[in-house]
Amino acid sequence: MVVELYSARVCPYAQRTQLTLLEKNISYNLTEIDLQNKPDWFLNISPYQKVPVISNGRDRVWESSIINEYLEELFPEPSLMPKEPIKRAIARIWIDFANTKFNMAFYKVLLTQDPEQQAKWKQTLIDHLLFMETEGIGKLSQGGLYWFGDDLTLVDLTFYPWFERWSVIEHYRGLAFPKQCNTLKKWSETMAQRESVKSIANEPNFYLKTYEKYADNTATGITTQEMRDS
Ligand SMILES: N[C@@H](CCC(=O)N[C@@H](CS)C(=O)NCC(=O)O)C(=O)O
Repeated sequence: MVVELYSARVCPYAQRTQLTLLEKNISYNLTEIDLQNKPDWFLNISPYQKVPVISNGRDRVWESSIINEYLEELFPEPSLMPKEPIKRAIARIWIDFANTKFNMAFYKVLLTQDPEQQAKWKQTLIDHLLFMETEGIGKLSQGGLYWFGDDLTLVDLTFYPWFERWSVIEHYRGLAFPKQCNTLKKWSETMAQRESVKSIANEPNFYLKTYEKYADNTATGITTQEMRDS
């Protein structure tokens, strides 16, 4: 059976799911959704009106982290989760951190126009990176290339799309990637070389164009509004 993926090139959440499909060698069909002009039929497919969504026969799953765990359970090889329960728990903690804290700071740095608030969010984003460096990959990787050492996991795939988009933060907000985050930087470079990542990577210019509306806070859409309101 071929999995159907509803996706958008610009979307970091959809990218994580596409990377999971690629890393697991799962056959899939991709339907690109124009998020500025969603087709009517998409509303029946996506209960939150967002990408990514996958359907697999009669199954339909949305929310990228949930989709990725569903794929992990349905297609256990190659495994993208650590084996030991405690490591699995820690992996989920970092996925949650990506979903609730890191992503928020990334969008807020762009959407916030008030200079004082913007400076506050920039600091939050830097603090998150430092925390990821010291408490996350720095402790967990134990000299390996990935968050959990030698083996790629969903944690790597979950964070990576935002690192591919760092040029946006640098260009629109003048924020350089912190020098102290050496392990994260090396990890990001390693990720950029994976075949799965290379096969769907976008150039910095693509992101500069597509994120311009976030940077001047004129973007429309459900996700942007949710970010503004939170
Ligand atoms: N929590 C969701 C977030 C998905 C999401 O926000 N997708 C955005 C694109 S990056 C979207 O489709 N937004 C629709 C809209 O803004 O109207 C997930 O992890 O899948």
